[in-house]
Amino acid sequence: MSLKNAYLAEIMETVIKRNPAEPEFHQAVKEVLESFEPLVDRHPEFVKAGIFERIVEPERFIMFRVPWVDDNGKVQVNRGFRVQFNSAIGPYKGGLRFHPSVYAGIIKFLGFEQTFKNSLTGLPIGGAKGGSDFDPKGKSDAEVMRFCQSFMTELYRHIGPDTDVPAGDIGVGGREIGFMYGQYKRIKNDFTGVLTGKGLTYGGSLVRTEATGYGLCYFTEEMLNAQGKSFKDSTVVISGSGNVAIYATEKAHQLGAKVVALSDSNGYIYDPEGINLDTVKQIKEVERKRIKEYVNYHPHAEYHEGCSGIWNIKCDIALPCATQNELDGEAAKTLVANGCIAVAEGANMPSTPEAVEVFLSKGVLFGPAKAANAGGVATSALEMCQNSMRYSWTFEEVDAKLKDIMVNIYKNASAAAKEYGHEGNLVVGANIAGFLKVANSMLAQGIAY
Ligand code: NDP
Ligand code: 2IT
Repeated sequence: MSLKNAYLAEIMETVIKRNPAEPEFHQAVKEVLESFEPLVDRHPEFVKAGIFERIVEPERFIMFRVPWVDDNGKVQVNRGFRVQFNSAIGPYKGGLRFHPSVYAGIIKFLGFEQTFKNSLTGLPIGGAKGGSDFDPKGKSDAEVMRFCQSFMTELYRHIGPDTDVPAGDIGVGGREIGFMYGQYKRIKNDFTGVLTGKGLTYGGSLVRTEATGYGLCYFTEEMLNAQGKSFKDSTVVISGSGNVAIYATEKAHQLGAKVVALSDSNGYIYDPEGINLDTVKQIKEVERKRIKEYVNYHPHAEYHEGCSGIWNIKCDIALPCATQNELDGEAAKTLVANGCIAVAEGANMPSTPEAVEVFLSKGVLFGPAKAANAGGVATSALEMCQNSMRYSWTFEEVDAKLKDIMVNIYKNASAAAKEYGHEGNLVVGANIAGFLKVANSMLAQGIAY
């Protein structure tokens, strides 16, 4: 697809001019604007109020220096970011990513996507994202703690339980959230739900750790069921081996599938007997080692260098759960040729536009990230809710709410796709369904932002 509507094409031009050299942000905006073509004529009120021009411009973008001292006593300097993209429907909400590839364009693409995703959950949360080019790999716990404390020493002044509530993303898990929470509390002398993904002993929610992966599988199962199919007895390939990949594997196994491959940025493992998840959890969550260690425990499995080769493995269902643009047009063609019937995105924007085009044109069921991976942030919103009540729900209660939310997201995205003339296209459906609630709220609130 390309932008046919001249008005939307002009907005795209402005985004490119205002945000030079940020290709990931351009890519995310272009896909969304393409989905909006059926909206422009049907909603003159949005055009009149400048909603399309406003929604692609962040409300606020914060960039700051993060100095810290490494274990050798050397001063290190990283760059910190927070984009507060849209607060029309609730306080800013979105994860923090610590990865050397982080720069303004990555943070903006993620914050932009988060706005629509958060709206799709049906819960009152606005869109945000943040992070740093800090690389936690190979750092000691003490170094990670000093970095997190320095990062929060600046970030604390921009966030709050009713203002902006960060969480985890790549490179930010329970350990980092704990260090940041401790520093926030020390500075503010407030015990509040200012971060989500907290430990269960200090305000975290049950199911938040599992939520993105579980939610991805609930969404995928719903998408398959609508075609009379399911995970049962299927072969699944999942990329990544972090938080999302691990709990997607766990739920896919519970739903009767066999997950045969996982990866990290160095390479992938293939276990035709089905991945042993206890081994993966031990390697990744406890020892923080590389996925290639798996073959030391299971010598019948294979390890291959290079992460993109994972898409050559024959499967029924593919769940990309590592990072942006990890699955390109060629990989998509290979998946289709090997009989893959469904792809759902656990990572944010893992499929390139060429890959998405291949899936949609070949009739592969395709669950876009904004819809398919919204279970993580939805459960974060449930954590905020429990913190506000000073009460906690059981695992079963939170899990049931998560499942309901994912089923509703599927239904709403499908219905919007149909209503706006793109039946079966969940990319268009998710973008429009997420947009409408935000746009109507912006309209009601005047030219506030
Ligand atoms: P983790 O840090 O736990 O794991 C990330 C995984 O992806 C690791 O296996 C990592 O490998 C791999 N990876 C990261 N960057 C690259 C890269 N440039 N090339 C190849 N592989 C890479 O992060 P999460 O599991 O939390 O996040 C994974 C994806 O899911 C991200 O896109 C994130 O935005 C998205 N997401 C996360 C949510 C959450 O709740 N955590 C919610 C919704 C979406 P290595 O160890 O080698 O770096
Ligand atoms: O991309 C995402 O939705 C996340 N990293 C989770 C954000 C959150 O606030 O839980």
